[in-house]
Amino acid sequence: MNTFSFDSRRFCFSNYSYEEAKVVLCGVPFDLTASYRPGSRFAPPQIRETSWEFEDYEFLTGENILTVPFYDSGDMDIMGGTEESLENIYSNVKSFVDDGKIPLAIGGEHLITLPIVKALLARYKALNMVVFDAHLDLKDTYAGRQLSHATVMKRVSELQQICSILYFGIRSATEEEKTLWMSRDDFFSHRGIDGLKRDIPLYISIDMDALDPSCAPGVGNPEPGGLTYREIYSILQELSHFTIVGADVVEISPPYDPSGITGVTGARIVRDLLFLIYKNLSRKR
Ligand SMILES: [Mn+2]
Repeated sequence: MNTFSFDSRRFCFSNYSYEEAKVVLCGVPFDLTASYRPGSRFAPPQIRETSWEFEDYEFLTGENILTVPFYDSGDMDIMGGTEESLENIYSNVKSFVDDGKIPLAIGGEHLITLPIVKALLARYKALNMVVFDAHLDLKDTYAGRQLSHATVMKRVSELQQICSILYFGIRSATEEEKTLWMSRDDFFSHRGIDGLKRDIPLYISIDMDALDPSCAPGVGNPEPGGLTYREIYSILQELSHFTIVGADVVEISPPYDPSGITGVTGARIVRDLLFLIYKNLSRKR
C-alpha cells in the first residue's frame, strides 16, 4: 500500500484495494480471431509497464492519478477456444459488475467487447456505445465465424438492450457493412454525441486502429488516415457528462510495435479513461 516503485504487475500508481476501488482494470489477453497481425494478447503487460513512465499530476485535467480509486486485477486466465474464452471473460467481468465496479479492460482483440457488454447488460437495462475504430466490424460472419473481431459490433448491435452505437474514426468497410450502417441512422447515431441520450449509461470501446498508423502503428489491422491522440482526447472530454459504466482499449499488437509508441499511447488513453470515469463519478454519484 502506498509504495510507488515500479511494479510491472500493476498499472502505474494503482494504490487502492479492490474494496475501495470504483474502477477495476483488467487485462484480457485474448487474440484468437486475429486475422492479419496477431499478438494483442501481449498488450496488457506492455501497457502496465509503459504506464510507469507517466507522472502523477495531469495538466490537462488538473487531477492527480493518486486520487483516482482504481484497482488493477491483473490478467484473466484465457484458456481454450474462442467460445470458452468469451464465457470466461463474461463471468470475470460480471463478478466485478455484481460488486458495483466499473470494468476497464485492456485487450486483447476487439471481440472481447462482446462478453464485457453482455456482463454489463445483466445489470443495466440499456446501454449506449461510443466506439473508436477504423473499421465498422459489422460483418455478419468473417472467415466463416460469427464470433470475430470483424463481426463484434454486429453481434453487439443485435443485443436488444443496446440503444445506439456512435463511431469515431471510421474509414474502412465492406459495401455491405456501409449499407447497414447508413440504413439505420437512428441506431448508429449519425447525429454525433448530441444524438445520444444522456440518461442512458455509456460504454466506450477504443480500438487503437482508430488512430493514424503514424502515431499507432502497432495494431492488428492498420489503416491510414486516422485520428490523432489529441482528437481522441478531445472527444473523450465531451463524454464526461455521460454515466460511463465500462470501457475497453483493444487491438494493440506489441510484436508490430517496435518503437513502443502504440503501447505508450494506449497506456495514456487507459489513464485518460481512468480520469474521465472518475470525473464523471465525482460529479454524478
Ligand atoms: Mn478496427
